[in-house]
Amino acid sequence: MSEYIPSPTDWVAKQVELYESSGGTEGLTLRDTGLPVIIVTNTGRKTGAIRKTPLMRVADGDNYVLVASKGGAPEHPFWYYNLKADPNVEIRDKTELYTMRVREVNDPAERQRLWAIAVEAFPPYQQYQNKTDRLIPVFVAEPVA
Ligand code: F42
Repeated sequence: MSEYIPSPTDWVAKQVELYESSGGTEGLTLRDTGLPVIIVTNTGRKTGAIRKTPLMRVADGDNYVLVASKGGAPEHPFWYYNLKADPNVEIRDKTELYTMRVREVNDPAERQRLWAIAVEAFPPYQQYQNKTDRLIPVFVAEPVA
């Protein structure tokens, strides 16, 4: 069993702690936006440690869309590289836990469709894309049968 290393970003670590310790009944939204968040448990590609990353909840049927926006920062978040190295994740959506596998969406038509869904769920993603030179990566998480 790997060690869990909380995010070094205090407000993120606190959100994960509240979300998980309440069994998915508290800490469910991003700050004061009222918009829902999921927790993506991933594996640190160097440490092998358990990492828990809150992301906006963007649903496409039974799948989730994961947007590596990092607030429009110039670089990808670390979790992007973790998911590329090991696509097996667990996703908590409120009280539900799902075993899922992710893939980066590279097909332009598929990406465009999923990006539109993401921006509808969380409009600031478009501002984040406008302020950075990188193309913000999009993953789709699919249930493991
Ligand atoms: N971030 C997004 O990108 N998209 C979202 O939709 C989003 C929503 C959201 C909602 C609520 C909330 O609380 C946070 C939200 N965030 C969102 C922020 C998100 O949770 C991450 O904090 C953010 O994307 C930055 O991700 P990060 O993986 O770069 O995290 C940093 C702060 C971090 O944890 N860094 C660690 C550190 O020690 O500096 C390293 C973590 C790590 O994975 N290390 C790897 C390892 O092996 O363990 C090695 C990494 C490497 O390649 O060197």
